[in-house]
Amino acid sequence: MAIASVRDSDGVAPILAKSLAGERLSRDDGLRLLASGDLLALGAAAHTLKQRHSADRVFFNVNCHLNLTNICAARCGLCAFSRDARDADAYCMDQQEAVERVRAAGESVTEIHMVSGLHPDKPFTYYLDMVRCLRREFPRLHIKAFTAAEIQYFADISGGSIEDVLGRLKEAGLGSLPGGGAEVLSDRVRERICPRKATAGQWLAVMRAAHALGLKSNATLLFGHIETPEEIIDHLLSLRSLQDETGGFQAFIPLPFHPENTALAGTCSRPGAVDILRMISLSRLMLDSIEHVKAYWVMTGLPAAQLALVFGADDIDGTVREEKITHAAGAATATGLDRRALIALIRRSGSRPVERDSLYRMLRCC
Ligand code: V47
Repeated sequence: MAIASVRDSDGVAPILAKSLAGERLSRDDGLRLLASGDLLALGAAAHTLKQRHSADRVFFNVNCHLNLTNICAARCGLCAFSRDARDADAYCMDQQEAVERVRAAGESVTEIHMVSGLHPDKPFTYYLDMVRCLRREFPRLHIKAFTAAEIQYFADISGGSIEDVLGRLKEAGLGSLPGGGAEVLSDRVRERICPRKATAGQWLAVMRAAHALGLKSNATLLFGHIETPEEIIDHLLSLRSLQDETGGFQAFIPLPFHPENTALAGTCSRPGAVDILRMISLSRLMLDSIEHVKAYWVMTGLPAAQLALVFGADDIDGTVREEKITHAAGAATATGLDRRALIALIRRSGSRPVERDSLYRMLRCC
């Protein structure tokens, strides 16, 4: 995109030009982009950056989600999935059930994406043995599991250090960490929407330790509830600065908050397509050192996910199969998609679908 062609209805052209020239954007730049009404200018610049990183490739993977338990000691206000142990629909899987779920996902799966409640009674060894078992049963599959908030909880309940917990999980077969549990890296926000789980500093410390052990991870942002523009930009800056230190984040995933059935229902409404696309573009523009921006179709919806592919995103996540967390909060998307549907969705955006593994190695151009 020619820089001169950037429309400048609200003064963002110089900021976008700076970004396209390879200069790092400041906190103030981020705030101005976030406040901008010129979504198309943001999107065009973000798409240009995406094309530089990934050309016309858009990545997806064939994965299956596994949520071992919905019983959770944290009971966050943002979450509609968690339950108390006494609730009628509370559940907790044993190894056999987990293995059956993964087996049912079929031969083409390359990744298990596993996140769960912070079970008040299960010891760390429950999770550790589960990873060992899944590794033994499915030696070919990459296990991407446990948010940084879960890792912090395992350290709390086991009395071990973060490094010890991560080291033991890695030895058992853990391949990488998903990006969840980050919500907004602001203790003001966390105090209100998730007061009983990892603090912002703890989330970042877990990721720093994981990266030091050679475990790659992702990072998320949960937006559209009580956060301020400043808190969003500071979240991005915290991630960018940790990435400068470790290089361990593979992808950034902005997650639109679904309030239904949560304690925040009635206080906010679900972000719409414009909010989602602005956040995708802003992420690409601000996070110059994180290679991939993912549009998680389950939360964005399929139309916005497809549009995100021309607004800076180069990944659309995976087949998922049995999504529970967002659907507990009223998501209207499917709980999973087959590989062909993902490929068609990507193709129709004008991009080239590439099936990747969990470490972004290309498996197949489709
Ligand atoms: O940590 C919980 C969020 C996350 C709600 O790393 C909610 O590849 C919206 O992190 N509305 C889990 N969001 C999902 C997640 C994820 C998904 C896909 C790929 C990857 C990856 C990570 O979902 C939680 C929390 O931030 N969440 N409740 C809700 N009501």
